[in-house]
Amino acid sequence: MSKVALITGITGQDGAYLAEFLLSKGYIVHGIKRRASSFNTERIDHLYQDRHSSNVRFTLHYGDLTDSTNIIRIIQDVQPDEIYNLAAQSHVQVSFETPEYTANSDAIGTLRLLEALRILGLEKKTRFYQASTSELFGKVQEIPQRETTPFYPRSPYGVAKMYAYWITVNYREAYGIYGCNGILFNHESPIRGETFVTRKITRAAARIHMGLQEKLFLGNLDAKRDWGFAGDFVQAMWLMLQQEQPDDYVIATGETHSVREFTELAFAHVGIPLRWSGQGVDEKGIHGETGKVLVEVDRRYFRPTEVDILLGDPSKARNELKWQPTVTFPELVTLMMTEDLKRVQRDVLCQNHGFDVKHNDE
Ligand code: NDP
Ligand code: GDR
Repeated sequence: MSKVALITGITGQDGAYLAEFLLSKGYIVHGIKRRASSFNTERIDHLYQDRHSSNVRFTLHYGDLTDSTNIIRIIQDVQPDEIYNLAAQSHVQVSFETPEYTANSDAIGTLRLLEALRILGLEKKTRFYQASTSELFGKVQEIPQRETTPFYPRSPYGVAKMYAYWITVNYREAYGIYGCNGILFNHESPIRGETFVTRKITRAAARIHMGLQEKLFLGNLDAKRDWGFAGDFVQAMWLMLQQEQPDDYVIATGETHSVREFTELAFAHVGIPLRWSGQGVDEKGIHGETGKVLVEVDRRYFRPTEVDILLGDPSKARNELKWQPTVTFPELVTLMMTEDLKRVQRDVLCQNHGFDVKHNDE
């Protein structure tokens, strides 16, 4: 019998990689997508199966983590062996502008899923994965950060995810639910959302190289992150739910790099050497050969409270889950640049044939 998985947030970066991975393992996959006024399934369209075909293994349901009755009904219909809770308002900076909504979806949304398991009597059947985050560590308490490092979140997003972390632990201890927190450090890919810094940089470097954009505006260039590849990280989610006992794990590469380093590497990929001038909000990234300013700091992208440095220690996952990352930092930048260059080449082709190419990096 195939196992049945339910993925919330299936239209996001991780949802797409995880759905593909679980299908390759023979799972029947159900996903929850939000109703939107335009198509929001671009990342999973290649997995779509006509409902009328026989042996359908991939099904989408309309839903939202802010709607309890809808969640209960979907879980009752699907009767999942495993739930992966990936849905979230996942943008840290946006959480400062929408703190209440972020808490509702990211914190209470997790509670709604766990309560649904209780209401439906699925505590012993359904295993639960919670998408926890390195943002829990926030203000530096220890470097590198591991499972025992104290939390000190620095954003409404981080605080909401802290509730979700602890409610997962609590329901595990109180009701015996097999619930795990994956404390995942930043992970990226060619299908990363365009407003996260890595993708914003690779798109801009490709567009500047092809003459479609003049300049890239960034915030804090000194922030350091432990960046891995999303395709590697979703495998760790699955491994967590295959163990004898539920537990919480840090998933990271064990290397940290600054936004500045990421930017340099991305521009170097298209043969643009960057040198830096100025300080703080006056800082500029200059084309080392032509002298043209290509990167400028804009204070709009600074956060009220920042997470300065994240560096994870994935030893527990390596030892117990036998998990390790396969993509290095330079390989990740190359992977993302290669795909963005292809997309931009398509855009140039469109433009040359008189079609408008819209760009928005908010
Ligand atoms: P994305 O932002 O790419 O995807 C988020 C998904 O959640 C989308 O499918 C989105 O739908 C959906 N969603 C948002 N709000 C709701 C809601 N109220 N109800 C139902 N669905 C909703 O995130 P990632 O794929 O990058 O991340 C997956 C999860 O992992 C998130 O919970 C994130 O916070 C967490 N995480 C991510 C890390 C990373 O580096 N990527 C690191 C650590 C944790 P729509 O497409 O309609 O917007
Ligand atoms: P993060 O990712 O906040 O770590 O959250 P993001 O890519 O948004 O920021 C990383 C760092 O880059 C700095 N930065 C900028 N960030 C953005 N978005 N845009 C800019 O122009 C810019 N300039 C500098 C930021 O200040 C920050 O320090 C991601 C999300 O996926 C979360 O959901 C997840 O939980 C964490 O990673 C782990």
